[in-house]
Amino acid sequence: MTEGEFTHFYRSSLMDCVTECLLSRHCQALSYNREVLHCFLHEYNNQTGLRDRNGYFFSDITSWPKFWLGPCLFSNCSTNEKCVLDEGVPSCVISECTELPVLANALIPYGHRGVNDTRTYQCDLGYKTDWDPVLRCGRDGQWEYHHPPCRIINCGNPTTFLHSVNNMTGTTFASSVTSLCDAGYTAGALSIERTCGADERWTNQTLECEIVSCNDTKDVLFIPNTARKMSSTTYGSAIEYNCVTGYNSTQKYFEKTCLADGNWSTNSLECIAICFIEEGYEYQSYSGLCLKYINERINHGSANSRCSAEGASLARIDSGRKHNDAVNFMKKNNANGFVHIQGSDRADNGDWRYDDGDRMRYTRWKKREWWEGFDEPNGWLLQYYVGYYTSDYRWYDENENEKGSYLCEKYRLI
Ligand SMILES: [Ca+2]
Ligand SMILES: [Ca+2]
Repeated sequence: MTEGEFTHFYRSSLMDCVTECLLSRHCQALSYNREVLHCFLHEYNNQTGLRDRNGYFFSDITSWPKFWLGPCLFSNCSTNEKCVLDEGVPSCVISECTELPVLANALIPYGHRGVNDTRTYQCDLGYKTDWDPVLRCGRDGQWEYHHPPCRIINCGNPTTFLHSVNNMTGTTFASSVTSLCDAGYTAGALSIERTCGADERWTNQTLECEIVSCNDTKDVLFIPNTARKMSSTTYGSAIEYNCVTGYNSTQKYFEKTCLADGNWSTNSLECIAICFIEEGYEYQSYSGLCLKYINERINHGSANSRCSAEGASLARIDSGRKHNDAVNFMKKNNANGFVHIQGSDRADNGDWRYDDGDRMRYTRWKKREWWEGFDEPNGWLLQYYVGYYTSDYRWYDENENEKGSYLCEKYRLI
């Protein structure tokens, strides 16, 4: 089929073919095959390829005399009619269909349009019908057809990949769907776009979203003076931090969380030493005491003043735990001789009190070293201060001239 051919017929003589072309108002040229008696009529005479049909004789209609038409020469037929002679009288009969119908979403290919010719139309790309739609040129010059609609292709809902969401423009031909990993999940390509094709399928990319992991190297996780508990380092996991022994914080509980971007939450736990380490105090983990040993031999009153001057007090040993810690601390510091601690019975001999006036209920007296009615006064001085002797780490009641090293106690309040 060559564009420009508008009709053809068989069992035709050359003269019939020429006459037919002369009768047809828009025929410009013809091709004729003598072997099979086949005639083509052309709308154009300059179309490339018209002359090349193998076995056909091509002729421009202007080369044929119009008087061949005889009585039809002066007929006034419409463009889709031809003149016929009935007993020498010319009349017009419909010979072809002209205007093609306009069909939505379909293409009607070029083809013959003579009476009884058929055309099969094609849905546009992305559309389809349930059967092959055919148009036939009727004897009335009108195209007859049943018109199954060309419906747009629908690919249905696309797959939703694990841990992702689909953002889509629709499910019909040329629609697209973008699949994007959920927050906290990631893939090689963070998103993919699929398209609904003419084959009624989505293009077949896949997205594998895997949970984000946060950096688990020690220097990233490290917070000074804390201990951490961690079970996982993936998105949403939490690390629990607690201050180590001897350190405290205003926060009772603290967590770092692995965020969707692969970083840990930035808040940090600040653990502060309970003892003034920088001033020489040391934390005693058994009792919680913050002790400092000062190896300078002075009397009890001076020792008390030295402790007070730095915001401390002489060590208050009011439990077995504190006693144990104090003893170990003195040993560690190589204490030797008398060591002052907090306590006095100066106001009322035999009634031992701390600096705040509370009665001392826990004691570690050396037997008969505090007043039992006959030891006091010991010699000629009233004894009313307490301290350890490192010979046996017992408490001794001593007078105010007794010189010794001393234990201060001080805490940082949070
Ligand atoms: Ca005493
Ligand atoms: Ca004594």
